[in-house]
Amino acid sequence: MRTHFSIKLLMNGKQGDDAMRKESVPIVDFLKDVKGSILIATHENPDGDALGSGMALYLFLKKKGKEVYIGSKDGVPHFLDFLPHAEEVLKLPDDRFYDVGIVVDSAGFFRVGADIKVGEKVRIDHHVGGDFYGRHDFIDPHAPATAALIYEIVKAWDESAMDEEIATCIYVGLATDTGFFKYSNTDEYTFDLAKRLVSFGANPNYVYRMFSERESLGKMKLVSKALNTIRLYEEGKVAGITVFDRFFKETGTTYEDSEGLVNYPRAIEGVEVAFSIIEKPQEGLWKVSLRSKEGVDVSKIAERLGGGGHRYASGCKIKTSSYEEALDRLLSAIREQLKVQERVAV
Ligand SMILES: [Mn+2]
Repeated sequence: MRTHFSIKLLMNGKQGDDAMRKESVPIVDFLKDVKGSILIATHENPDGDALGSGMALYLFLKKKGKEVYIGSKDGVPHFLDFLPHAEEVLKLPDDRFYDVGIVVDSAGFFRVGADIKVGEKVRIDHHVGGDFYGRHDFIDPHAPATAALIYEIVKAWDESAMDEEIATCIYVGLATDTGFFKYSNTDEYTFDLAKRLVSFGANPNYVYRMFSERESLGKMKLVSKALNTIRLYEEGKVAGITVFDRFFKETGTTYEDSEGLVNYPRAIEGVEVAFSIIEKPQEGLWKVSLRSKEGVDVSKIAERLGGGGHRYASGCKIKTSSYEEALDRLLSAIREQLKVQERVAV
């Protein structure tokens, strides 16, 4: 795997402010030279990091005088509609051709989930593996969020362009991908960056309230139904939650309301691998999110099932209409990874 740039390496031997020094970021020279139109695309069902990082880059490039657009297949979900300029996000696909396509927070353009027409392709991301498009890609699996890479771009190009809106968008990506500074990707760099973003005007309490305290009654009822499905497997090392499609209909909610449900099985003591499995009958598949609490590398589990992600958070789709079959395939993949890691540990 190619990594152009590693925040962790830059951090070595440096503390505090010195850790955030200016470095050459190759994508900056490329972006400076772009004369035509640029489309920034997020993955489908965008989360806080996908839209936060995409929007931050969009606002910054606009400030730098570029002809830039941002789009997602699913537009902007309710929980992110507070992002500044959220109304400017295009619904993809559209029939335009863009000279440059930048896919953010995604293992590749296949994750956009829409057939878009772009010339040169570039990827900005922190997922392990995935597709590579060339030397302008800016990929660092050590970055706590794709939004952190956007900050590195702004810093290397023109930090004086940083403003409250851009800082807020980057903060949203950083905060949500670290579980609001709780997950294992939360370290000195994360707090250092958060501090800088707050100094540029990001408001942690506002972002938290917008993100976490604007749920609908239907969402709470969906959570209740989903909680009833929680089950333990593998002597309590694995826990899962299931969302059947009828739950959405019964509670007047939609797929996007299932965001974050995987955190409930994760909360159980002794659980090392947590999953949510969500029925998507229109696509004839089950959408799986995986989280690890201890040392289990859930990206390996997702990869066994054709997906991917990070050590501690990943996902995949299992193509079948049968719940029993989907669960069986998922549990087999989890079991295999547990066995592999036990062997390594012994
Ligand atoms: Mn991310």
